[in-house]
Amino acid sequence: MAKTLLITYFGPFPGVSVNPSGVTARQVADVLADESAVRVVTREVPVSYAGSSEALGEMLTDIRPDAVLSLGVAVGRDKVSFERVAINLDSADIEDNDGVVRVDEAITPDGREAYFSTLPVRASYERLRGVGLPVEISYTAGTYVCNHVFYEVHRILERQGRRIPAGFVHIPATQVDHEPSDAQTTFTAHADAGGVEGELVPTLPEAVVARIVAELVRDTLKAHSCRRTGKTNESGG
Ligand code: PCA
Repeated sequence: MAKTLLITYFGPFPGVSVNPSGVTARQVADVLADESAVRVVTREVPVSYAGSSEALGEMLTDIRPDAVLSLGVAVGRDKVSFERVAINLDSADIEDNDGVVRVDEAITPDGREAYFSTLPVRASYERLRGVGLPVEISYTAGTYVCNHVFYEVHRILERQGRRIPAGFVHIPATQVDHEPSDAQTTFTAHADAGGVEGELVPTLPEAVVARIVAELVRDTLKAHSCRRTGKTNESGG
């Protein structure tokens, strides 16, 4: 039976007029459309601390996915970043889309301090880097809404008693194939949002980003089905 993969993405937020994670989510779904092993469901999550928690609670209950991959943009990074850890902290200079600013606030006051990705981060990184793709492992998803979503997916799944692969990927700003990026799109890097602040905003072609994310999905499904049949001890990252 096909596994259901939930891919979440974001829309615009302060400094980012068009969020490339939406295009990536759709392209990954297209790339994987012919694969019988997986059914991809894509959903936008609001760039809002409170709103994202509520939306995730509903979608994880309604969709009951077998794996969750969340996508967001980190402007200024030049590689696709497989995030390793989500921390229990909201703290950013920029507002969320509800106009809320949080500084040094716990996401959940009595919650765990951190959750690790349960995607096969290390194995997939090694494999994809080995074939020359622009990937990296990242040890901070920032302290803005992306980290919040990464944390909340794990917290909600834990509360629901569901042990499924889940994790977060930050993508760089993108460009359509090899064209320069659209002049209408503005990108401002924010360190709190996982960005690298500076003059230059590096971009990767959309198709390359989608391919990398699709490969991570394939590795995740493989690692998960092997684990279930006891063929390997792959620890998932
Ligand atoms: N990036 C922001 C939030 C939404 C997005 O795509 C972040 O890294 O927190």
